[in-house]
Amino acid sequence: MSPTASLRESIIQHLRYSFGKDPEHAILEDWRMALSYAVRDRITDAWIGATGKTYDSGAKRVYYLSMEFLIGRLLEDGIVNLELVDEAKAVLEEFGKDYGTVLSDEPDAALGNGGLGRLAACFLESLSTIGCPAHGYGIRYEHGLFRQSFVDGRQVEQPEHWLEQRHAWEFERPEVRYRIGFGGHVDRRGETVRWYPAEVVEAEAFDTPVIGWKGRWANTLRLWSGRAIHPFDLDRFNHGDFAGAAQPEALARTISRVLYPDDTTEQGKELRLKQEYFLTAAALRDILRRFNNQFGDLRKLPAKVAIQLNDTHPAIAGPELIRVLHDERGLSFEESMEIARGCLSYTNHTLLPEALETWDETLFGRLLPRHIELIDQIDSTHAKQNPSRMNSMRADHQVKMGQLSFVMAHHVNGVSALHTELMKTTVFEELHTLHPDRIVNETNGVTPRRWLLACNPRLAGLITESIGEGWVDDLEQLKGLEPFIEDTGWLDRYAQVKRDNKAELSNWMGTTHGLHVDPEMLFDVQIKRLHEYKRQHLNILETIAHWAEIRDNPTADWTPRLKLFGGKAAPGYFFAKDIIRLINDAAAVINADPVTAPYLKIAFLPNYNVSLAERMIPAADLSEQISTAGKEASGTGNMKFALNGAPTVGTLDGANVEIREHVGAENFFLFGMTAEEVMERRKVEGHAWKAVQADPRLKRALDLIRDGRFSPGEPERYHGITANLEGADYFLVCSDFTDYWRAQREVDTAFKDTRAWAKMAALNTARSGWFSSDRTIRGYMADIWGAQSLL
Ligand code: GLG
Repeated sequence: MSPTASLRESIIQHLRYSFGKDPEHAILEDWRMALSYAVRDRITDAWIGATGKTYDSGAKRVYYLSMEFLIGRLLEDGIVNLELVDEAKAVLEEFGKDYGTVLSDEPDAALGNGGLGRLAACFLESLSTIGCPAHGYGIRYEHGLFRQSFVDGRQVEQPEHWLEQRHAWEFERPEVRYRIGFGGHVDRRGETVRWYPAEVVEAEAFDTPVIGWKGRWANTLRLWSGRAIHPFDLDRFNHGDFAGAAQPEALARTISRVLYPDDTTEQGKELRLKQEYFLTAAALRDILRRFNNQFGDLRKLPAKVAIQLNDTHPAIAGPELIRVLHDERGLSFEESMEIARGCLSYTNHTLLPEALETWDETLFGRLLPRHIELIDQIDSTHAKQNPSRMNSMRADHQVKMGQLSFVMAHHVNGVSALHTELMKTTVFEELHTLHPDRIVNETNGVTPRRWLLACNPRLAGLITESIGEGWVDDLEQLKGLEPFIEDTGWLDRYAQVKRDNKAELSNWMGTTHGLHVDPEMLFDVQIKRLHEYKRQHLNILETIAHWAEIRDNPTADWTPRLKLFGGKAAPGYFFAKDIIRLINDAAAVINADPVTAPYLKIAFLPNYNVSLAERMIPAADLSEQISTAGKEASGTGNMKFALNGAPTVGTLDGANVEIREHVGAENFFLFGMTAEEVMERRKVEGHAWKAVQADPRLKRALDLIRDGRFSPGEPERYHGITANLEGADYFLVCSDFTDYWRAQREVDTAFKDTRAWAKMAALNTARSGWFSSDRTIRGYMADIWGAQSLL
């Protein structure tokens, strides 16, 4: 049977036997589900094969513990990795169904906030492509990141219900349940220490297979869901207390109910700490069970188990592993600590002080009374082994998770070269002096299957036609495009791909959001979480200044530009929400200005998520990566844009530095202060005010905002923003404005020369091969995990 015929048969079978429909009566969701099941069957075969091979080989396994997996939709991922795109299109077409419409019917699983969660998802896919035996462990949140809409320009949050729509990917594992305790007391009998929790919930496993390129391997994403041990209190029910009868279930489920909508500020919430312990304890129990079944001797644990802590959120893994080995399995404390450290490694994702987790010791001790004792013991053991008690993890009545993670890890890594160096000289300076070999760098990457092959089929097609398909799992092969770039015929085709992608996006914006834009404009895109350090306000200030300038001289030779924004602000981050509103208000005024309309438009697309990124990135001409230097640990969006042929306008921050080195300084629009200059400038008194006085364009933009040009009914609406910028301006928006302006005008000039621009874009694609997450994962395997590929 041909692959198409066999796919058709599976789809029809699933329509009939899994959903009780025939093609005549199937609705869109039935088609999407039947196709998903047909694809899932093929994934499952690879998955069971891979699991068997891992077991037989006795190989070391990698466990990636993360509070976030921003996986997005999975159907297209499966189809692309199994190379069934043409077949799926053909079968759907036979039945009069549109492939794109069927794919978009899938809920977008937003089990993460931003880069950290998306990185975890890219890593899982690369681990499978490489054939490294691995599990991802996370939480099966009932509600992922909130849905964002705008009302009068303001962000409004609604709960997200991805599980309310059917999806095909998870396998419930009712046989895999663990009891996880909280609170209670610690009991000592001689040498024996026991923790007796007061509250116990059950963690139940849900497995999603993650398929790699060509379906050669599949690993497991195991997500934990909270449930009550005795879900229903019959006694209370019989006494007429119907609500109370269901209470145990409701309470237990709370633990996996919501993803915290904030990845940069400390959530001083008991529930958040509970979630962290819930994930970590369930994962460790599962890891030890698997290890016991196969190997038994706990001393071999570090040889067979590598546990990666994705940020400090699962940092409780150190004390929890010691607790199990020492309290429950009877190993000495010192040996338990050694074994735990032999297994654990930790990735730091940010140096923002407010994002480094610390917990109040009272809260911590109430919830995890045994763990706080063990943390003190870890701390004093570490202090004894090392000459000074520098950098204690227990100070000011706090538990510091960064320090704990560092001490309990055999390796600690940063996510870009610059960030790793800054780790050594800032937050971890003292610990780094004590353990100079512990910090290593693993620059982030993105999976080329999703972020080029699937999301940009036109470009992927041109590349494969030119250099073959080897690039898909060996992205450095994109270098082979360089000779083609010299050929103007080829370059014109490259430029045509971008034009087609832009036309597609503008059609979509027209039909979905009523936004009609000319695809000939320069598509200038900033999509990411809203945060002052990412400086969306620098972008809108420059836009406003530019608008004023066009009005001064409307007949000049302006380069038409569309400023596109997307991103969510944490619900309690009012400043960031004001920035969103300002952008929307400015858009309303500027888009309605007939004088500037041909040259400048602004659009903020609501509810930015993985699927929207997949639409926008292939259509971008310019990538905005304009964070205050030293603040963006790496960035991964920056890599996706470069790969898809959008040059960067950016600062020397995070992975921008490495992108610029790879694509060449002449293909990157650099501006702004370096991380070092930023630290110096902050010491200059009145730096913001001085910058405003020195640049009339900046001054005019701030005046327009302050005078209510964009909020005529409420002129003071943005006084919080203007006062901040002219005053403290911690993120140095004003100080970097003038150079940002200059860089943007260079962009205008460069974009006019269509061929030269296409060449720059194409060189960005050809030279981005290094930013594959396959390369990153190989780095972790060699430098940190000591893991092997089984392919
Ligand atoms: C962080 C950082 C990003 C980084 C990402 C993945 O802010 O710069 O690219 O992790 O390492 N919290 C994040 O999203």
